[in-house]
Amino acid sequence: MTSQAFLDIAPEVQQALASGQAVVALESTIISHGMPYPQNVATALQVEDEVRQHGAVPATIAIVNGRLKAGLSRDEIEQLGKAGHAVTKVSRRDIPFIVASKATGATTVAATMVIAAMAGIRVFATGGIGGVHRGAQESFDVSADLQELAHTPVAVVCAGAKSILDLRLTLEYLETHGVAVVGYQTDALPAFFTRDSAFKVDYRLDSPQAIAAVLKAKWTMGLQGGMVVANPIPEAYAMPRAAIDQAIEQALQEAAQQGVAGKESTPFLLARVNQLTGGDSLASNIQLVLNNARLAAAIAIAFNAG
Ligand code: PSU
Ligand code: MN
Repeated sequence: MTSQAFLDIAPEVQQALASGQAVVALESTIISHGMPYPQNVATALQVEDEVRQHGAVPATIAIVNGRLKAGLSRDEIEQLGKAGHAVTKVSRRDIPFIVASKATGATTVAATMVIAAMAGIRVFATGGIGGVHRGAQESFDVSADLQELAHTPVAVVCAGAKSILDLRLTLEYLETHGVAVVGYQTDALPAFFTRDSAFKVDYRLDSPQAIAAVLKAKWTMGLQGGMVVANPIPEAYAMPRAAIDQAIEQALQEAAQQGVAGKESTPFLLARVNQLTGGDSLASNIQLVLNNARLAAAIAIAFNAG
């Protein structure tokens, strides 16, 4: 038996992969834990449409009744969104337990990369990646997303990382593990709700073709691991930094007071930041994911053409 015995690739995705059409992977923890219902479901469906309109086939990834899924039905997306925090958040560690117990789980960036790689999908769009948390010197809280980027050959298009994380340490960690952070048409590391931060990306590339060429070179040489493609939020949807920073500081304080740790940490912080900043941040969040879906489609197309 091979890994394929555990994997269901949706017919549309299978056909695209077989015929060399571009495919973009999408994660599902962003649906269950990253946004509130019902906007999460509407966004997930809108992101799939955006990928299609830009010439690629979307493959939203999750585990449903113990099956690894590359490509979900509308009903499955609705179920994950409605269940919200009640659905298991699945990172690499959790995959075999959810499979063996025939349970359902939403996949993080790490677990989505694992399943995308099994399915032969090389490009993945999301909102923000996990990283090194503030205070990680004490807590050791470093997202498994970063180790996955070190080992698994999938390019992750994101809007950088939220400053719930320590962006400086996240960049150091990625550097140590051989993961490049590429800025799309930017020299500055985007910080999710804002177009820049105090930090620089490792390489600036200005076209999907240039990014695809680097991916091709990396993987053709047999270099392991993925890449971070950091795509700044569109100017019109960027948030004032002060408001975001204040919400993040408060969320971090509450997390510390309540002793939130382990896999609960990121979902707790995301939910609190969403609540504290209200509808504005949700609108920005939705727009940046759509923006990443468009770039990922263009990179996947260029990668297949190259
Ligand atoms: N950051 C966001 N939105 C998200 C996540 C992170 O701005 O939805 C989710 C992603 O699924 C990411 C996960 O892979 O949180 C990271 O969780 P952890 O820090 O526990 O590894
Ligand atoms: Mn963690």
